[in-house]
Amino acid sequence: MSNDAKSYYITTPIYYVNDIPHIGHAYTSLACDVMARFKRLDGYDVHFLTGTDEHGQKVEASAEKKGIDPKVFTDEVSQSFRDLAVAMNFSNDDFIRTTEQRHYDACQALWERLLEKGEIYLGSYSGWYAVRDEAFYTEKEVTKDEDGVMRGPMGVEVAWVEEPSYFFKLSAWGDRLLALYDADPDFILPKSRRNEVISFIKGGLMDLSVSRTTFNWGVPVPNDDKHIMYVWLDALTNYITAVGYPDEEKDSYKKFWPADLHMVGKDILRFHTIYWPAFLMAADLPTPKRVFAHGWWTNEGQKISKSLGNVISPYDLVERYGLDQTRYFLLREVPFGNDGDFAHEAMVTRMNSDLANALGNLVQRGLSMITKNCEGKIPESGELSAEDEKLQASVDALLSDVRSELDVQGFSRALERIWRSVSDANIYVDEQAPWALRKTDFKRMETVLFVLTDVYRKLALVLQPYMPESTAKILDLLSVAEEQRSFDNWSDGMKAGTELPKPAGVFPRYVEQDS
Ligand code: ME8
Repeated sequence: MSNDAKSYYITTPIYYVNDIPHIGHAYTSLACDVMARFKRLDGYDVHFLTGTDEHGQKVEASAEKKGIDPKVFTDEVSQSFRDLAVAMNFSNDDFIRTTEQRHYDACQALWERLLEKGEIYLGSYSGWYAVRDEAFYTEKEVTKDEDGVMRGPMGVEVAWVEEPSYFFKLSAWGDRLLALYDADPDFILPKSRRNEVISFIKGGLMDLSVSRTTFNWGVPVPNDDKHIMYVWLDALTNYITAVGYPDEEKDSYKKFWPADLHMVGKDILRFHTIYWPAFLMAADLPTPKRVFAHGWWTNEGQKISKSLGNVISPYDLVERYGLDQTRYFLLREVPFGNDGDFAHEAMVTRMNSDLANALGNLVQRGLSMITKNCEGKIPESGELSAEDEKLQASVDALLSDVRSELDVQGFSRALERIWRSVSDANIYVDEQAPWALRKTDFKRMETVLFVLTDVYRKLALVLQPYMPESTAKILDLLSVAEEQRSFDNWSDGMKAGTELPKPAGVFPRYVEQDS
């Protein structure tokens, strides 16, 4: 038996160390973090992996440019991705580097297995190669621009390469890949990406060059030290290295492989949905359960690039708007899977309307009434009215509704659903007007406030994966004990008489600085 029902293995791409972390990297890892946190609260044993991809021509060239040894260079940049995880409050269980010994062992074991099974042969490669994508392109995929420079499909410069090379028999795997997608329509999400991959395969697959001889920065090919492994074969293998491969008897491997979800950007869809499952099937290893390829962020309508000088630093966002505000915005603003644009104005609107006004005020209004009128203790509930029950029903259904959305990575739809309940609760407060009941029907005011405290608790519980710090503050204000914050505690309810601390604002408003 491999996976037991309650384990969940999720991965980010491992990021190239030729660049400093930016909003795009933060985005992918954030989505994984929300999935990982949700699953943990839902009782799963989660393994959340991220890390850095440290080999290849591009990294070697970046180190050379700086005049330092690639290992020294990769140590530095890899650390900046670890720092990002801390700054963004990511809850990864492991951080893998492809320069680690455990990873060399896994890559070489996989190589030997593919060789043994006759899936790899020695030949020679002549064709186009883009160092920036670390990808090979066919004659059909390249074009000459006005300056005579040859470019690949993503507009990246390609160079003609001719060298001895090992090949993986990818051409033989087309039908089996199509059968794999057929067997599970959710193997590639969103659907549009699935169609893209299927039509690419139907166009015919060629054997894939899987070794290079013109530079050294990579995992040596076993028994042929003139060759190093193609960086994508090396990089993709990280997903099994991290759970213990080549020791297939290891508990972590048995428990977590195959992965439940590889989260990637749309730029690396092919590598994850064609090469990776083909390598695994050829080695007779189980294939991952899902690859989700999300969209691309632009900055105020422009492509993000170092040369345009418009790279968005996640550190700047956190400093300017706040950590949970940034986490919320990134997953709320754009339907997950689509491309998205970062605009300051949109960020401020979300921060002020959704967080400070809608959710922040909702919590603040009820809690400060309890402080002022109920001696700071959760009041007793009287009999519930139809309005109370209607609001409770909207909020009770949240957990299963959010679970269904997140099961297909519907991050923004889940938030929309939560904010429907926030809005229901605000309408309820306006209509019940507990400040007026204070004078006319004190018992009814107590019931309304009692109902509200449980609404706050449930909103905070279900929002924990997105905004861990702010929701912890709300749960503290409700005196919900740390050990009562999992989804097992969903139906616990509130206890009248519980003392509450003095309320404090949780979501500050963004005030425009004078320029
Ligand atoms: O491709 N918008 O690493 P990489 C959204 N090492 N996401 C973005 C983005 C943007 N503007 N820019 C980057 C590699 N990303 C390989 C992966 S995995 C075995 C090896 C995110 O550093 C997105 O997830 O170029 C994209 O797929 C990834 O960063 C590419 O990171």
